[in-house]
Amino acid sequence: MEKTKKILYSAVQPTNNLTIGNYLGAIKNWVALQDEYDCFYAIANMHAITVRQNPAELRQKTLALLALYIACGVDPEKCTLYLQSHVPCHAELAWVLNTFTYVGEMERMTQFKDKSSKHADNINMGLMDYPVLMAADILLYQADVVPVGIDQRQHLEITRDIANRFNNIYSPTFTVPEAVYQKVGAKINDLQEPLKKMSKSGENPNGAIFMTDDRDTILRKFKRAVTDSEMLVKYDPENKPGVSNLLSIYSVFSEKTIQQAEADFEGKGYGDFKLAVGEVVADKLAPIQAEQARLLADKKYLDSVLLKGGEAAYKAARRTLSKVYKKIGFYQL
Ligand code: ATP
Ligand code: LTN
Repeated sequence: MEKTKKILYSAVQPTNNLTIGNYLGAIKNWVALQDEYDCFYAIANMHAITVRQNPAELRQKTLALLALYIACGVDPEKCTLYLQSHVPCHAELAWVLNTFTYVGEMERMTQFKDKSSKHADNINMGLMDYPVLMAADILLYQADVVPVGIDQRQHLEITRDIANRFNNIYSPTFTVPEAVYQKVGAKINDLQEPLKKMSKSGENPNGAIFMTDDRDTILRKFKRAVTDSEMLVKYDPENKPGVSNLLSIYSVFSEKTIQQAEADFEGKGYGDFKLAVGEVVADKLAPIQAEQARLLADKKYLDSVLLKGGEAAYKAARRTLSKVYKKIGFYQL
């Protein structure tokens, strides 16, 4: 039975606090897919250090992210939850894949260009190599599907290119993965600048709702969210980006379709609309926050999840890496 399930892989970096964009674009989907697939969910701390991190904070954010995964409903009994740096195969495969990736391809990556301009004082090799490490993550586990937000599309495409390149030069070695995106929620935008993606490291904290925000903060941020002067709650991302973004958030948090969401606010003003969006988000986040706090107080349990997950992940990853080493001609004992 177990063996017939397809494999799913995804990860989030333990940087800053997560936003509802991360939750809606990625983690919520992970929970929905965990019964159907054999799932590997990583905490991408090796990716996180491509931007300078405070060591104590990185350690703390690692456990906080694990607790958040579980608090959101990701079940460690069903899925493999692990820390990327606990499985050395990631760095090993990334090195091999580097030799199948061109510098020009990496220089063209949108995220690399964005992060280079944001961190102009530290354009390190890791930042440029980030997509190759991500390809190694996914390919090590022979993943069939990778649920992520739309912003990761380019990284998924290069992963497929690298896999195909290797498979064509040698023989079929890697499963070529498909990205899966949420229908609504794959790109949640900033509340202050609704044409930009909501980001956990954005400049204006009022533009993002963090998973750790309390009720008052959530209501206040939604109250200030940028809309338009039309006074019409209608989904039209091109002409009404602010209102459409709020409708998307309301729709996924209340589990209603966009049409139902529009109907809820027919004839109502933006004040009522924003308050209702804030309330549905705050109601949903409160139990997640309480559960995350409870889990964070139980470090022994969290460590045991990482230990078990790390061992299972290592086994799967090593199998692929051995195959790769054999194909490329590394002498094995
Ligand atoms: P940073 O701002 O630090 O680069 P980020 O907010 O983009 O971080 P990541 O760790 O890069 O967060 O992303 C984790 C997951 O969340 C990825 O699958 C990503 O596609 C998804 N994601 C990030 N931002 C959004 C968003 N605004 N809407 C939907 N999904 C998102
Ligand atoms: N780069 C991703 C995080 C990430 C990831 C992965 C996502 C690292 N490795 C493998 C999917 C599959 C991001 O969201 N910034």
